[in-house]
Amino acid sequence: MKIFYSSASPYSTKVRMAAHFAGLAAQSVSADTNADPAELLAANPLGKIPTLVTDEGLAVYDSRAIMNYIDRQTKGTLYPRNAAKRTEVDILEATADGICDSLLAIVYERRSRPEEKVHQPWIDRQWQKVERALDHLEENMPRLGKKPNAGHFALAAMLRYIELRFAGKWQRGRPKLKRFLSRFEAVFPDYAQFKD
Ligand SMILES: N[C@@H](CCC(=O)N[C@@H](CS)C(=O)NCC(=O)O)C(=O)O
Repeated sequence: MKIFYSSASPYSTKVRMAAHFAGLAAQSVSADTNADPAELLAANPLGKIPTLVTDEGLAVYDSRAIMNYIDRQTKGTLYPRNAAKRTEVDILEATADGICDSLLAIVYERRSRPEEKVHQPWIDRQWQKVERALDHLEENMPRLGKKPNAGHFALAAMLRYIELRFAGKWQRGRPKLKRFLSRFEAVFPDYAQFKD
């Protein structure tokens, strides 16, 4: 089994950490989406990462479909069985992924346009979403027991990414979020392998 990924991609970090935690043997294959690698495009017409390809050649994308696939393959390692708890985890994952969507929209806006065409109001609107969602998380910090779930992996991947691309711009007034990665590492010590 393979997972096409890039080390900067937060959705890739989420699924790679989750696969590792769940004990699903998957080889991580680095992919530069800008170069449209043939093997990736053959698996995923959208040319996006993460994309998981099983030994039988089944391609699974996007990251939430991959998380659900890992969960089914490993007898429910990532999501709680209880319906109400499951909904909570789904919403946490959606919030963390949604923050990543806005962060990526900002990064792509700056990276793909000539400087004079960068539309600052679009960037500001995306950043407002990020700020609101971070404040929401700070006020509603998810409980973290002995075992991380899909929501915790999504939150950790998002925090790693925001620190990578927006270092020093998100922690102020958010002490609980700031502490989360060290708490997460205490229950998932192998996080060290995914940090850099
Ligand atoms: N909703 C998708 C988002 C995936 C995504 O946008 N991945 C980015 C990298 S972080 C990508 O592949 N970008 C290249 C492209 O869109 O061509 C998921 O959760 O997997």
